[in-house]
Amino acid sequence: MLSVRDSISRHSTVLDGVWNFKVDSHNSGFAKNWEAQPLRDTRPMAVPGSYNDVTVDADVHDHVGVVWYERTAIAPKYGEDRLILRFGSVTHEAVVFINGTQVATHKGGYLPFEADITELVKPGEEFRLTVAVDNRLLWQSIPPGYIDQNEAGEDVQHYWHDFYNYAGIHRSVRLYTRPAVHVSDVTIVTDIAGADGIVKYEVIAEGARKIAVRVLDPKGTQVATADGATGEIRVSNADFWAPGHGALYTLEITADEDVYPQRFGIRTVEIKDHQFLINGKPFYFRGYGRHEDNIIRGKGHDNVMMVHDFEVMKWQAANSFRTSHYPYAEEVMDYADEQGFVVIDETPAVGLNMSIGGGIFGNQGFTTFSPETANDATRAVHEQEIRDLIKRDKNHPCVVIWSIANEPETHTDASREYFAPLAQAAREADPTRPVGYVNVMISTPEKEKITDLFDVIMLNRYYGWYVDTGALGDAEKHLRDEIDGWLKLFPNKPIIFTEYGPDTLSGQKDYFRRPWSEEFQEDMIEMFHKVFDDYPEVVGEQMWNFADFQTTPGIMRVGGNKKGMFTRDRLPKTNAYKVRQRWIQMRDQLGW
Ligand code: BDP
Repeated sequence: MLSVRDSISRHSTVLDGVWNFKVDSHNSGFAKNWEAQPLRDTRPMAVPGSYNDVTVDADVHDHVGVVWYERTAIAPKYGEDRLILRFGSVTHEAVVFINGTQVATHKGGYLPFEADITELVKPGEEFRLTVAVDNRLLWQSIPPGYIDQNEAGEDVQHYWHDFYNYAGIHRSVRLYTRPAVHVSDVTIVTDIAGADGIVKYEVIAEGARKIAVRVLDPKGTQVATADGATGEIRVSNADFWAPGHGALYTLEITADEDVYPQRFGIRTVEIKDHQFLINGKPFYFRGYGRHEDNIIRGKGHDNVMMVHDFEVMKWQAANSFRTSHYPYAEEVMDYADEQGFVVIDETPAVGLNMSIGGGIFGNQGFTTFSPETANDATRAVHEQEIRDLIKRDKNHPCVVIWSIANEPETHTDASREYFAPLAQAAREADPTRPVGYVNVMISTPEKEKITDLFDVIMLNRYYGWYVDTGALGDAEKHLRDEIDGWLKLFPNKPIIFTEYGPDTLSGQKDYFRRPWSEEFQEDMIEMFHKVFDDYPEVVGEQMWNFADFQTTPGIMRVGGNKKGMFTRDRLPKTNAYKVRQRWIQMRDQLGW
């Protein structure tokens, strides 16, 4: 889905602010047609944001089910154009009404959706916008979960991913106008020929009589033009997008009356002899798995936090991150393009593994793939998530790998049956980028059954923490053994470590450098880095996690997951300085 962009033919307004809000305590609002009237007995709620931590009311924080948001707005003048209402994301399911009439439903908490509301509003007149938001996770949602009841008969939500189930209207809500005949999609694929860039484009604009494009360089100067819905353009002496160099061109598309500016970067991505090449040069990933997580706002997008997080990552000389464990806000992807950060883009398929719980322990008492648990319907939803993610993010030069799942079950025949069509779907949706999934520690090379379907090996490993706890000598041996095992089976696939690191309580100091201390984090991370340096096939280190983050409470988590390089308020743990030194050195040696 195209992002909202202003142009001569498109105008947008943002509907963020303080909305009316109401918890649907008995999940009976639909039956009672709450949308038909203005909501009664509401309380204020900020949009965008997770609602959970904004109030200090457990009935809001812990509610399982539906909450309602509402505001009024004035419809702009849109003449002959269409008026579109667009949500960046609503977690996890949304039903949207205009003056009581349903205009959209959407499942999946991390991708955008929109509705044409032209016929339901009048320019200059006020209308009521009501959004019912459901936070429930079930076996047929991605991520999955289930609900049972406690002794008091209340619903209790269970899920298997290690981050808090924040919910709400997480990203901006916009109203925008566009002509009836309009650009609805564009795919841009680039190549490099010497000093020139090759730009292939394909525009979809149903009903358009005439389609023309022009290419603007990063300074905004026109460098090429072409006619037609598809074409190939040569940009001579191009300014290539590269890690650390966010050079962005614009393909300005005109389809009859509509003008849509699509940004892109000219760059190539390729895997060759276990190397990961960007613009033909070996690239080494330095960075983290991250979360959209912050104090009070939960998963709500916030530009202050976004810019700050990138500043912190740059301070540390990181060059990449993974959008663990779901698609991030479009603003983040745009900013990564601009800042020249390299991104592994992940679907929300996390927690599809009944052999593990938050962390890696514990059988969950279910079979992962079965008609009653993750089944064909789940897979269809998962496939849609893959296709929609690729549709949204395909033109971002920052995206270099699609990660279709995090730590799923992959050691059974059922898992191969589940994943083979999904790997295929990702390749169909984007034949140009490597596809992978992130492998869990119990899916060792001897047991794992799906790596041959993918281009890269992405490993989350906790030697020294969940196993060999505190025993770094043993941990190192086991880590080396495992890498050797992968190389034997797949000598030509690059390996990226997408998670490693111990929980570390900021301020916990220890002469004996034991687990949970800041000293132990330094030692364990250093051990991993020493091992990586011995293997040219390891082409990336993305530690877990950029910052401490909120999880469900449990005996393994103290106020959340503490594996951050930084605290939840983004202050450095001791290890951050050490890693900074290493990464600055690597940047100086390898280029960005
Ligand atoms: C892995 C998961 C990640 C967890 C992490 C941990 O991919 O979401 O937060 O381990 O246990 O299992 O800290």
